[in-house]
Amino acid sequence: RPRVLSGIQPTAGSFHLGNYLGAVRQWVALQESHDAFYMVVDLHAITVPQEPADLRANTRLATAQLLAAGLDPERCTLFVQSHVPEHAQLAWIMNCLTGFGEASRMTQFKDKSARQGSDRASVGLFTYPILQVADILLYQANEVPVGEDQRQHIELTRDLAERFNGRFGETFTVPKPYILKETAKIFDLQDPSIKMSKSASTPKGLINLLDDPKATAKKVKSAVTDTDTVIRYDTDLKPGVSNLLTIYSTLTRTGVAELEEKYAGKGYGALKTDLAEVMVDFVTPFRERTQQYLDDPETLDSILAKGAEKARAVAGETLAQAYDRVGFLPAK
Ligand code: AQP
Repeated sequence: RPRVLSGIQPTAGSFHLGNYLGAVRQWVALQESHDAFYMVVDLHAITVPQEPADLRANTRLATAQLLAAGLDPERCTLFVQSHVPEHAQLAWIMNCLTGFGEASRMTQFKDKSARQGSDRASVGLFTYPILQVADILLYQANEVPVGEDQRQHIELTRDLAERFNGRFGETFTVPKPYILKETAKIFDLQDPSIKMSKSASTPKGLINLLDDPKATAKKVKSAVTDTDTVIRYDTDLKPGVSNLLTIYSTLTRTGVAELEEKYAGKGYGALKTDLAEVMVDFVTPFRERTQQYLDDPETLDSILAKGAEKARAVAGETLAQAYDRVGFLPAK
């Protein structure tokens, strides 16, 4: 079975709809066909300041949400990044193979550091993509299911895998991004020109899966559309409506063309009212399942312990090989 690896940050508490549709939903599907490794990336989370107690709670909360979304620890390896020290160890080697200019070209860093102010942005935030390279290469992943915003980081991963292999001999699998076109980028409900994001979206533009379903329904109903009335998928002329159609289509597994037909001659109000209901039907059981997992932290921790053990077996082997290739003297 080909292998997949991906991760999600335990930062904001609740996952948002972009995280779910862009990434987590694919993770659930891929555990059936792939040897799947999924992790809660707490090392990435501390690239921006975190309150220690919140980070710990949010790591369990992220795990509970992944299980609620449908990850099955019998079908995939689910773990916490800091439980596998090999990530930080391989990242150091990768840091030393990356050019400063090359790292400086990462657009996500440019955006995030511009928002924070360059004096407040940490060196960790700068090297975050290189830790991500290590995350992926440690598992010899063939594919990496992520949203469009991560494409550049997967390109960097490919470049560094090839660089390492070229310099030290065949060691790492060169991975491919796994990005579904339809859900590659879910947009902000208030500003459909930007991606839905926990740091850049306003509260009204962002759907958090764990929010009160009534508030979520309200956000859908007040989503920004356009002054026209026709319900048609057209990302250039109708970005707001197209975003709603994408969300509706993926949550109900209905084709966009079918939805266009269903809403022919109807107004935006009808589409929003129905989508609000679809959303409530989705988030309500999701919240309940998340709470059930949270109520049993021992089970959560034991799932993560087993996951870390499985992950370390693979990561340890790759790291040992990489250490050998670069010429580190083995510890006797
Ligand atoms: N709007 C989105 N559309 C599609 N996919 C998205 N992802 C995030 N936003 C969208 C994908 O979710 C996965 C987990 O991402 P993360 O843990 O890196 O979360 P994030 O990037 O911190 O989430 P945000 O909201 O995008 O955070 P900020 O605002 O800090 O940048 C990834 O696969 C990501 O592609």
